[in-house]
Amino acid sequence: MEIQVLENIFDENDKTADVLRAEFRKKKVFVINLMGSPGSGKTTLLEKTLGALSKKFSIAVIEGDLFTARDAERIDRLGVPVIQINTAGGCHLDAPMIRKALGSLDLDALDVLIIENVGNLVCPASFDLGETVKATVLSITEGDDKPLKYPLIFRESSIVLLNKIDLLELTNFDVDSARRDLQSINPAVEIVETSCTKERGLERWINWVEERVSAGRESD
Ligand SMILES: Nc1nc2c(ncn2[C@@H]2O[C@H](COP(=O)(O)OP(=O)(O)OP(=O)(O)O)[C@@H](O)[C@H]2O)c(=O)[nH]1
Ligand SMILES: [Mg+2]
Repeated sequence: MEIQVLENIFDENDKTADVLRAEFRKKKVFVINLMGSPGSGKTTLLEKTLGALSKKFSIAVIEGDLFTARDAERIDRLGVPVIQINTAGGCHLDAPMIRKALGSLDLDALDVLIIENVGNLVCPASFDLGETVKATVLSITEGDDKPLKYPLIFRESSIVLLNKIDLLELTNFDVDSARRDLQSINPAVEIVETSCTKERGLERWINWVEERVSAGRESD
């Protein structure tokens, strides 16, 4: 019985995600589903890179959080349009939540939509939001065993940011081992070492996004 209910949830989600994906494609909006553990640095990454990305593209952000609007307030301070979704304790965003939030966004005027998912390495990976790409922030302080322990999110991600690299010497995180594991799970994955607070490696992330947004806009 429980299995049946779950299947229905995924089925319903996937149908809505397909509708969203078609809409994003039609309107040429590049959508990033930004995932990662609580505190890995997702909002800090946005704070440090939205300025550069906004110079080239029209951007909006959807923030997913259990109860607060704290992350949305941080993005709002940058002058970037932002919508907060509160999941009321739910551990991930789903496609119907995104569809509802889109009611207050003009997709025709947008190039890029970044969705910061609820901090969690498990549930968000199972819910398609109709995004163009998934991106995951894995911070050094979480441990280098996380790719193998939580493979789905890393298999699904086009890019993984190894964040808080400034703290490397304080941890036993083995970057080579994490890279090897990520590549064994997902051979095509782009891996970028970043420090959001020390502003290292951010150019590569910005370029990666810019290249894909530009390619998407040039396609039919
Ligand atoms: N040392 C260091 N700290 C960082 C870095 N990036 C983020 N932080 C810190 O990590 C903490 C959490 O950062 P957030 O950006 O709020 O993390 P988040 O992933 O958005 O967290 P949730 O939205 O709660 O899941 C903050 O205190 C940041 O200042 C980094 O590169 N290095
Ligand atoms: Mg956040």
